[in-house]
Amino acid sequence: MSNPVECTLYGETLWISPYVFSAFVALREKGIDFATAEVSLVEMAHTRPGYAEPTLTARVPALEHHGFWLAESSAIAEYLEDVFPAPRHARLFPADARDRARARMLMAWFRSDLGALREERPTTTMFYERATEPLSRAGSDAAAKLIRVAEKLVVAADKPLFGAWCLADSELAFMLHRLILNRDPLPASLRSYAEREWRRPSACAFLDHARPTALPIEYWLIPSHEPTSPFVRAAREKLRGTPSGPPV
Ligand SMILES: N[C@@H](CCC(=O)N[C@@H](CS)C(=O)NCC(=O)O)C(=O)O
Repeated sequence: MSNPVECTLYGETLWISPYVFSAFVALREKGIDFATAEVSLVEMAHTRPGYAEPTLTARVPALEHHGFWLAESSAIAEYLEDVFPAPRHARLFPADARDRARARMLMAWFRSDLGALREERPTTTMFYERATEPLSRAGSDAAAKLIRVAEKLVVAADKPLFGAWCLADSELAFMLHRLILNRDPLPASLRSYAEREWRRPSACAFLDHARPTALPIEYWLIPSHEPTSPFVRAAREKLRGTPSGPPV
């Protein structure tokens, strides 16, 4: 009989969430035996009591570890670092206090800033159809800010940010791929850095995971999407023109 897994990571069915990516990479890097379970956001499965009650916040990702549930990808990373510490397990955060603080700073920043870039280059454009519109002024400003910060921190294209790999490297590479995959301009050194980090086995296991071949248009109706997103607006317009479409 096979041993029960240590943890279960709850993600979404399209395998495009940057937050699930982060938690998945963290578990893989730690070398923890974990299972994945898919929650359909399109079907609002995350709001059903079976998921919403234990996770409290009813979002993905969530981690279940021997009956303990935790949501929020940054909290998941911190928990894994505490419960599966180095040297037995790989570090997710740098050993040096200042580097560790900087890594956390970056991760918090990815989650709270650069909204226009996330809106105009959503992860659907990384895994499904590429964006067709150029970045707006706000999107270009956000891209320029990302590039400015990344250029200050990336010391060499073939080196992680803080000497040894940390989770902020994978998250920065993910963020930079919003530009790379949509053919937006990016300095060559940042492109090489991001492409190298993108090839880590932990990242590849997520990126190459099977996902549905087409993005369901209803994805854009998930209430947590920003109503200002051009993709949300286009989907609503398209569905409005469809006789069987929902009243949007
Ligand atoms: N800050 C959260 C963000 C999680 C998040 O935005 N999850 C999205 C999917 S990418 C979600 O669950 N959306 C459904 C909802 O919020 O109702 C984290 O880092 O985990």
